[in-house]
Amino acid sequence: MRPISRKLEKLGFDQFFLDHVAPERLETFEIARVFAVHKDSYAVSDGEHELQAELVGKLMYAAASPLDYPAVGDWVRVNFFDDHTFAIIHEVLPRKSLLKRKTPGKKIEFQLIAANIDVAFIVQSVDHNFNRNRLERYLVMINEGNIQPVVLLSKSDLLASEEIAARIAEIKNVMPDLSVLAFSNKNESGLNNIEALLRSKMTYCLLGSSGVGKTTLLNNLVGEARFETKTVRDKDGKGRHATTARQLIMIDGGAMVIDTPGMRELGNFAVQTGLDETFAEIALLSQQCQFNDCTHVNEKGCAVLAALAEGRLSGQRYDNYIKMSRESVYHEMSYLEKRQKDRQFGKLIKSVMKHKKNRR
Ligand SMILES: Nc1nc2c(ncn2[C@@H]2O[C@H](COP(=O)(O)OP(=O)(O)OP(=O)(O)O)[C@@H](O)[C@H]2O)c(=O)[nH]1
Ligand SMILES: [Mg+2]
Ligand SMILES: [Zn+2]
Repeated sequence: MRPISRKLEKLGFDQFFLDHVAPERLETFEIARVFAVHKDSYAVSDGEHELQAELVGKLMYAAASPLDYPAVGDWVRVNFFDDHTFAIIHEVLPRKSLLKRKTPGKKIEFQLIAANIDVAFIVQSVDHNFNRNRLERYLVMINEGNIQPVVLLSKSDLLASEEIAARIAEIKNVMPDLSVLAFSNKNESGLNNIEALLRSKMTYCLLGSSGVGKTTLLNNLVGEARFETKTVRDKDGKGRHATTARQLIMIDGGAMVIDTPGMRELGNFAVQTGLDETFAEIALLSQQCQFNDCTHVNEKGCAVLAALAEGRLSGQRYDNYIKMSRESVYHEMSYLEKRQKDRQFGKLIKSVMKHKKNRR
Protein backbone atom coordinates (compact mmCIF):
# COMPACT_ATOMS: atom_id res chain seq x y z
CA MET A 1 0.00 0.00 0.00
CA ARG A 2 1.09 3.56 -0.72
CA PRO A 3 2.53 5.40 2.25
CA ILE A 4 0.72 8.59 3.29
CA SER A 5 2.39 11.56 1.68
CA ARG A 6 3.87 14.20 3.97
CA LYS A 7 1.83 16.90 2.31
CA LEU A 8 -1.46 15.17 3.01
CA GLU A 9 -0.37 14.26 6.50
CA LYS A 10 0.10 17.95 7.27
CA LEU A 11 -3.52 18.51 6.32
CA GLY A 12 -4.62 15.83 8.80
CA PHE A 13 -4.78 12.78 6.54
CA ASP A 14 -4.05 9.62 8.50
CA GLN A 15 -4.42 5.86 8.68
CA PHE A 16 -8.13 6.12 9.48
CA PHE A 17 -8.88 7.26 5.95
CA LEU A 18 -6.57 4.70 4.31
CA ASP A 19 -8.32 1.99 6.31
CA HIS A 20 -11.64 3.06 4.87
CA VAL A 21 -10.77 3.12 1.19
CA ALA A 22 -10.01 0.05 -0.91
CA PRO A 23 -6.34 0.37 -1.96
CA GLU A 24 -7.13 -0.23 -5.64
CA ARG A 25 -9.40 2.80 -5.63
CA LEU A 26 -6.47 4.94 -4.58
CA GLU A 27 -4.36 3.84 -7.52
CA THR A 28 -6.21 5.84 -10.13
CA PHE A 29 -7.12 8.89 -8.07
CA GLU A 30 -5.47 11.53 -5.96
CA ILE A 31 -6.58 12.68 -2.53
CA ALA A 32 -7.38 16.26 -1.54
CA ARG A 33 -9.11 18.09 1.30
CA VAL A 34 -12.03 20.46 0.88
CA PHE A 35 -11.05 23.93 2.14
CA ALA A 36 -14.16 25.85 1.15
CA VAL A 37 -17.62 25.18 -0.22
CA HIS A 38 -19.03 27.67 -2.74
CA LYS A 39 -22.34 27.60 -4.53
CA ASP A 40 -21.39 25.32 -7.40
CA SER A 41 -17.75 24.62 -6.76
CA TYR A 42 -15.24 23.76 -4.07
CA ALA A 43 -11.77 24.84 -3.10
CA VAL A 44 -9.55 21.84 -2.44
CA SER A 45 -5.91 21.35 -1.53
CA ASP A 46 -3.49 18.46 -1.74
CA GLY A 47 -1.03 20.27 0.52
CA GLU A 48 0.86 21.63 -2.45
CA HIS A 49 -1.72 23.10 -4.80
CA GLU A 50 -4.92 24.91 -3.92
CA LEU A 51 -7.40 24.59 -6.70
CA GLN A 52 -10.98 24.89 -7.74
CA ALA A 53 -12.94 21.65 -8.00
CA GLU A 54 -16.29 20.45 -9.23
CA LEU A 55 -18.31 17.32 -8.63
CA VAL A 56 -18.36 14.57 -11.21
CA GLY A 57 -21.90 14.29 -12.65
CA LYS A 58 -22.34 10.75 -11.40
CA LEU A 59 -21.83 11.83 -7.78
CA MET A 60 -24.39 14.58 -8.18
CA TYR A 61 -27.03 12.28 -9.64
CA ALA A 62 -26.39 9.58 -7.06
CA ALA A 63 -26.61 11.99 -4.12
CA ALA A 64 -29.70 11.08 -2.11
CA SER A 65 -29.34 13.79 0.52
CA PRO A 66 -27.17 16.80 1.33
CA LEU A 67 -25.09 14.41 3.45
CA ASP A 68 -23.67 12.88 0.27
CA TYR A 69 -22.12 16.15 -0.87
CA PRO A 70 -18.67 17.28 0.24
CA ALA A 71 -18.50 19.56 3.28
CA VAL A 72 -15.63 21.75 4.35
CA GLY A 73 -13.04 19.48 5.98
CA ASP A 74 -13.96 16.47 3.88
CA TRP A 75 -11.39 14.27 2.18
CA VAL A 76 -12.19 13.59 -1.44
CA ARG A 77 -10.88 11.42 -4.27
CA VAL A 78 -10.05 13.67 -7.20
CA ASN A 79 -8.53 13.83 -10.63
CA PHE A 80 -6.33 16.84 -11.30
CA PHE A 81 -6.44 18.60 -14.65
CA ASP A 82 -4.64 21.34 -16.50
CA ASP A 83 -1.41 21.20 -14.56
CA HIS A 84 -3.06 21.14 -11.13
CA THR A 85 -5.32 24.12 -11.66
CA PHE A 86 -8.64 22.29 -11.70
CA ALA A 87 -9.98 19.10 -10.14
CA ILE A 88 -12.96 16.81 -10.49
CA ILE A 89 -14.27 15.25 -7.28
CA HIS A 90 -15.25 11.58 -7.65
CA GLU A 91 -15.95 10.49 -4.12
CA VAL A 92 -16.22 11.73 -0.56
CA LEU A 93 -14.12 9.52 1.73
CA PRO A 94 -15.76 8.11 4.86
CA ARG A 95 -15.84 10.73 7.62
CA LYS A 96 -14.16 10.54 10.99
CA SER A 97 -16.67 12.97 12.37
CA LEU A 98 -19.46 15.12 11.05
CA LEU A 99 -21.20 18.25 12.25
CA LYS A 100 -24.66 18.59 10.84
CA ARG A 101 -27.86 20.22 11.85
CA LYS A 102 -31.43 19.85 10.83
CA THR A 103 -32.47 22.87 8.82
CA PRO A 104 -35.04 25.02 10.62
CA GLY A 105 -38.64 24.00 10.00
CA LYS A 106 -40.63 20.79 9.99
CA LYS A 107 -39.01 19.16 6.99
CA ILE A 108 -36.25 16.69 7.68
CA GLU A 109 -33.36 18.18 5.84
CA PHE A 110 -29.79 18.44 6.91
CA GLN A 111 -27.24 21.07 6.50
CA LEU A 112 -23.65 20.00 6.72
CA ILE A 113 -21.53 22.26 8.83
CA ALA A 114 -18.13 20.58 8.64
CA ALA A 115 -16.48 17.18 8.46
CA ASN A 116 -13.48 15.54 10.09
CA ILE A 117 -13.35 17.97 13.00
CA ASP A 118 -11.31 16.97 16.05
CA VAL A 119 -12.34 19.73 18.44
CA ALA A 120 -15.31 22.10 18.32
CA PHE A 121 -15.13 25.44 20.09
CA ILE A 122 -18.55 26.62 21.24
CA VAL A 123 -18.25 30.37 21.54
CA GLN A 124 -20.70 32.31 23.72
CA SER A 125 -20.04 35.84 24.87
CA VAL A 126 -20.17 36.43 28.61
CA ASP A 127 -22.77 39.19 28.27
CA HIS A 128 -26.36 38.68 27.04
CA ASN A 129 -25.42 35.91 24.65
CA PHE A 130 -24.59 33.54 27.48
CA ASN A 131 -27.32 30.91 27.64
CA ARG A 132 -26.98 27.49 29.18
CA ASN A 133 -29.83 25.90 27.24
CA ARG A 134 -28.27 26.93 23.97
CA LEU A 135 -24.90 25.70 25.17
CA GLU A 136 -26.43 22.28 25.89
CA ARG A 137 -27.99 22.28 22.44
CA TYR A 138 -24.58 22.80 20.83
CA LEU A 139 -23.10 20.13 23.08
CA VAL A 140 -25.69 17.57 22.01
CA MET A 141 -24.88 18.26 18.36
CA ILE A 142 -21.13 18.03 18.97
CA ASN A 143 -21.28 14.91 21.14
CA GLU A 144 -23.57 13.28 18.58
CA GLY A 145 -20.97 14.12 15.91
CA ASN A 146 -18.21 12.33 17.82
CA ILE A 147 -16.23 15.53 18.40
CA GLN A 148 -14.53 16.90 21.49
CA PRO A 149 -16.21 20.09 22.75
CA VAL A 150 -14.51 23.09 24.37
CA VAL A 151 -16.49 26.08 25.60
CA LEU A 152 -15.04 29.52 24.95
CA LEU A 153 -16.61 32.45 26.80
CA SER A 154 -15.79 35.50 24.70
CA LYS A 155 -15.72 39.24 25.45
CA SER A 156 -14.44 38.69 28.98
CA ASP A 157 -13.49 42.40 28.92
CA LEU A 158 -17.20 43.21 29.37
CA LEU A 159 -17.60 41.56 32.77
CA ALA A 160 -15.86 41.64 36.12
CA SER A 161 -13.64 38.63 36.72
CA GLU A 162 -15.76 37.42 39.66
CA GLU A 163 -18.82 37.34 37.43
CA ILE A 164 -16.94 35.38 34.80
CA ALA A 165 -15.75 32.94 37.43
CA ALA A 166 -19.39 32.51 38.48
CA ARG A 167 -20.42 31.72 34.89
CA ILE A 168 -17.69 29.12 34.59
CA ALA A 169 -18.66 27.63 37.95
CA GLU A 170 -22.29 27.48 36.82
CA ILE A 171 -21.30 25.35 33.80
CA LYS A 172 -18.80 23.24 35.74
CA ASN A 173 -21.38 22.55 38.40
CA VAL A 174 -23.55 20.58 35.97
CA MET A 175 -20.84 19.42 33.54
CA PRO A 176 -17.66 18.98 35.56
CA ASP A 177 -15.67 17.34 32.74
CA LEU A 178 -16.25 20.08 30.21
CA SER A 179 -13.36 22.44 29.35
CA VAL A 180 -14.38 26.07 29.73
CA LEU A 181 -12.10 29.03 28.96
CA ALA A 182 -12.80 32.75 29.06
CA PHE A 183 -11.03 35.12 26.68
CA SER A 184 -11.17 38.56 25.17
CA ASN A 185 -10.27 39.59 21.64
CA LYS A 186 -10.16 43.14 22.88
CA ASN A 187 -7.63 43.02 25.69
CA GLU A 188 -6.24 39.67 24.51
CA SER A 189 -6.59 37.99 27.90
CA GLY A 190 -6.88 34.21 27.70
CA LEU A 191 -5.81 34.05 24.05
CA ASN A 192 -2.64 32.20 25.04
CA ASN A 193 -4.75 29.48 26.67
CA ILE A 194 -6.61 28.94 23.40
CA GLU A 195 -3.39 28.92 21.39
CA ALA A 196 -2.01 26.34 23.79
CA LEU A 197 -4.86 24.00 22.85
CA LEU A 198 -4.07 24.05 19.13
CA ARG A 199 -2.10 21.10 17.78
CA SER A 200 -0.65 20.65 14.33
CA LYS A 201 -2.57 18.35 11.94
CA MET A 202 -5.70 18.72 14.05
CA THR A 203 -8.86 20.41 12.84
CA TYR A 204 -10.86 22.84 14.97
CA CYS A 205 -14.19 24.43 14.33
CA LEU A 206 -15.67 27.69 15.64
CA LEU A 207 -19.39 27.55 16.44
CA GLY A 208 -21.73 30.04 18.04
CA SER A 209 -24.25 32.81 17.48
CA SER A 210 -23.57 35.68 15.13
CA GLY A 211 -21.55 38.47 16.71
CA VAL A 212 -19.87 36.55 19.52
CA GLY A 213 -16.41 37.13 18.06
CA LYS A 214 -15.53 33.90 16.22
CA THR A 215 -13.92 35.58 13.24
CA THR A 216 -12.18 38.16 15.41
CA LEU A 217 -10.68 35.23 17.34
CA LEU A 218 -9.54 33.62 14.08
CA ASN A 219 -7.94 36.90 13.03
CA ASN A 220 -6.11 36.96 16.37
CA LEU A 221 -4.94 33.38 15.86
CA VAL A 222 -3.57 34.10 12.37
CA GLY A 223 -2.09 37.34 13.68
CA GLU A 224 -3.73 39.76 11.23
CA ALA A 225 -7.17 41.14 10.34
CA ARG A 226 -7.50 38.80 7.37
CA PHE A 227 -11.20 37.97 7.61
CA GLU A 228 -14.16 40.31 7.72
CA THR A 229 -15.85 40.99 11.05
CA LYS A 230 -18.75 43.23 11.81
CA THR A 231 -19.78 45.62 14.53
CA VAL A 232 -22.74 44.48 16.54
CA ARG A 233 -25.70 46.47 15.26
CA ASP A 234 -28.12 46.92 18.14
CA LYS A 235 -28.30 46.88 21.86
CA ASP A 236 -29.77 43.39 22.06
CA GLY A 237 -26.42 42.10 20.89
CA LYS A 238 -27.76 40.51 17.73
CA GLY A 239 -25.26 41.28 15.04
CA ARG A 240 -25.81 40.83 11.35
CA HIS A 241 -23.97 37.83 9.95
CA ALA A 242 -20.48 38.90 9.00
CA THR A 243 -19.21 35.50 7.95
CA THR A 244 -21.22 33.90 5.17
CA ALA A 245 -19.07 30.98 4.06
CA ARG A 246 -17.41 28.10 5.83
CA GLN A 247 -13.74 27.81 5.20
CA LEU A 248 -10.77 25.99 6.59
CA ILE A 249 -7.75 28.07 7.55
CA MET A 250 -4.24 26.82 8.20
CA ILE A 251 -2.69 28.46 11.29
CA ASP A 252 1.06 29.02 11.63
CA GLY A 253 1.69 26.16 14.05
CA GLY A 254 0.01 23.72 11.65
CA ALA A 255 -3.44 23.53 13.24
CA MET A 256 -6.47 24.05 11.01
CA VAL A 257 -9.48 26.13 12.01
CA ILE A 258 -12.89 26.27 10.35
CA ASP A 259 -14.88 29.46 10.82
CA THR A 260 -18.65 29.21 10.41
CA PRO A 261 -21.43 31.77 10.14
CA GLY A 262 -23.49 32.17 13.33
CA MET A 263 -26.48 29.88 13.52
CA ARG A 264 -29.96 31.08 14.46
CA GLU A 265 -31.54 27.78 15.27
CA LEU A 266 -30.19 24.35 16.00
CA GLY A 267 -32.57 21.54 15.15
CA ASN A 268 -31.68 18.19 16.59
CA PHE A 269 -32.26 14.75 15.19
CA ALA A 270 -31.79 11.22 16.47
CA VAL A 271 -29.62 12.52 19.21
CA GLN A 272 -29.45 9.72 21.72
CA THR A 273 -25.66 9.53 22.06
CA GLY A 274 -25.38 13.30 22.09
CA LEU A 275 -28.09 13.57 24.72
CA ASP A 276 -26.60 10.91 26.96
CA GLU A 277 -23.14 12.42 26.83
CA THR A 278 -24.35 15.95 27.39
CA PHE A 279 -26.78 15.04 30.17
CA ALA A 280 -24.57 12.41 31.78
CA GLU A 281 -26.22 12.73 35.21
CA ILE A 282 -29.64 12.02 33.69
CA ALA A 283 -28.31 9.07 31.67
CA LEU A 284 -26.88 7.67 34.89
CA LEU A 285 -30.10 8.14 36.84
CA SER A 286 -32.17 6.54 34.09
CA GLN A 287 -30.38 3.24 34.66
CA GLN A 288 -32.33 3.06 37.91
CA CYS A 289 -35.74 3.72 36.36
CA GLN A 290 -38.20 0.87 36.80
CA PHE A 291 -38.91 0.61 33.08
CA ASN A 292 -36.29 0.25 30.39
CA ASP A 293 -38.14 2.51 27.98
CA CYS A 294 -38.92 5.13 30.64
CA THR A 295 -39.37 8.60 29.11
CA HIS A 296 -38.95 10.27 32.54
CA VAL A 297 -42.17 12.23 32.16
CA ASN A 298 -44.83 10.47 34.23
CA GLU A 299 -43.75 6.85 34.71
CA LYS A 300 -43.91 5.05 38.02
CA GLY A 301 -40.54 4.27 39.54
CA CYS A 302 -38.72 6.90 37.49
CA ALA A 303 -35.36 7.66 39.11
CA VAL A 304 -35.01 10.90 37.14
CA LEU A 305 -38.32 12.29 38.40
CA ALA A 306 -37.41 11.19 41.92
CA ALA A 307 -34.10 13.07 41.75
CA LEU A 308 -35.91 16.09 40.38
CA ALA A 309 -38.43 16.04 43.24
CA GLU A 310 -35.66 15.77 45.81
CA GLY A 311 -33.69 18.60 44.25
CA ARG A 312 -30.77 16.35 43.30
CA LEU A 313 -31.31 17.23 39.63
CA SER A 314 -31.51 20.76 38.26
CA GLY A 315 -34.95 21.66 36.90
CA GLN A 316 -33.40 23.65 34.07
CA ARG A 317 -31.32 20.67 33.01
CA TYR A 318 -34.33 18.38 33.18
CA ASP A 319 -36.54 20.73 31.13
CA ASN A 320 -33.95 21.15 28.40
CA TYR A 321 -33.28 17.41 28.29
CA ILE A 322 -36.97 16.58 27.88
CA LYS A 323 -37.40 19.29 25.26
CA MET A 324 -34.53 18.00 23.14
CA SER A 325 -35.39 14.33 23.50
CA ARG A 326 -38.96 15.11 22.44
CA GLU A 327 -37.69 16.83 19.35
CA SER A 328 -35.46 13.93 18.48
CA VAL A 329 -38.14 11.29 19.02
CA TYR A 330 -40.60 13.30 17.00
CA HIS A 331 -38.19 13.64 14.12
CA GLU A 332 -37.08 10.07 14.26
CA MET A 333 -40.68 8.95 14.01
CA SER A 334 -41.48 11.02 10.99
CA TYR A 335 -38.25 9.89 9.38
CA LEU A 336 -39.26 6.24 9.80
CA GLU A 337 -42.67 6.97 8.42
CA LYS A 338 -41.05 8.53 5.42
CA ARG A 339 -38.81 5.52 4.92
CA GLN A 340 -41.81 3.23 5.06
CA LYS A 341 -43.58 5.26 2.41
CA ASP A 342 -40.49 5.08 0.20
CA ARG A 343 -40.41 1.32 0.59
CA GLN A 344 -44.06 1.05 -0.35
CA PHE A 345 -43.40 3.15 -3.40
CA GLY A 346 -40.47 0.89 -4.31
CA LYS A 347 -42.72 -2.15 -4.07
CA LEU A 348 -45.29 -0.49 -6.27
CA ILE A 349 -42.70 0.21 -8.97
CA LYS A 350 -41.43 -3.36 -8.77
CA SER A 351 -44.90 -4.80 -9.18
CA VAL A 352 -45.61 -2.52 -12.13
CA MET A 353 -42.35 -3.60 -13.79
CA LYS A 354 -43.18 -7.25 -13.20
CA HIS A 355 -46.59 -6.74 -14.64
CA LYS A 356 -45.11 -5.17 -17.77
CA LYS A 357 -42.59 -7.98 -18.14
CA ASN A 358 -45.28 -10.62 -17.84
CA ARG A 359 -47.30 -9.00 -20.54
CA ARG A 360 -44.47 -9.14 -23.01
N1 LIG B 1 -15.89 43.81 23.67
C1 LIG B 1 -15.51 42.87 22.83
N2 LIG B 1 -15.96 42.87 21.54
C2 LIG B 1 -15.56 41.88 20.71
C3 LIG B 1 -14.70 40.85 21.13
N3 LIG B 1 -14.51 40.00 20.09
C4 LIG B 1 -15.22 40.49 19.06
N4 LIG B 1 -15.86 41.63 19.42
C5 LIG B 1 -16.73 42.43 18.54
O1 LIG B 1 -17.90 41.69 18.22
C6 LIG B 1 -18.32 41.98 16.89
C7 LIG B 1 -18.57 40.71 16.12
O2 LIG B 1 -17.37 40.01 15.93
P1 LIG B 1 -17.19 38.88 14.82
O3 LIG B 1 -15.84 38.30 15.02
O4 LIG B 1 -17.51 39.40 13.46
O5 LIG B 1 -18.32 37.84 15.24
P2 LIG B 1 -18.67 36.42 14.57
O6 LIG B 1 -18.91 35.49 15.70
O7 LIG B 1 -17.63 36.03 13.60
O8 LIG B 1 -20.06 36.73 13.83
P3 LIG B 1 -20.68 36.02 12.50
O9 LIG B 1 -19.60 35.91 11.50
O10 LIG B 1 -21.79 36.92 12.10
O11 LIG B 1 -21.18 34.66 12.93
C8 LIG B 1 -17.24 42.86 16.29
O12 LIG B 1 -17.68 44.19 16.34
C9 LIG B 1 -16.06 42.67 17.21
O13 LIG B 1 -15.24 43.81 17.27
C10 LIG B 1 -14.21 40.88 22.48
O14 LIG B 1 -13.46 40.02 22.94
N5 LIG B 1 -14.66 41.91 23.27
MG1 LIG C 1 -17.70 35.57 11.63
ZN1 LIG D 1 -37.29 7.53 34.15
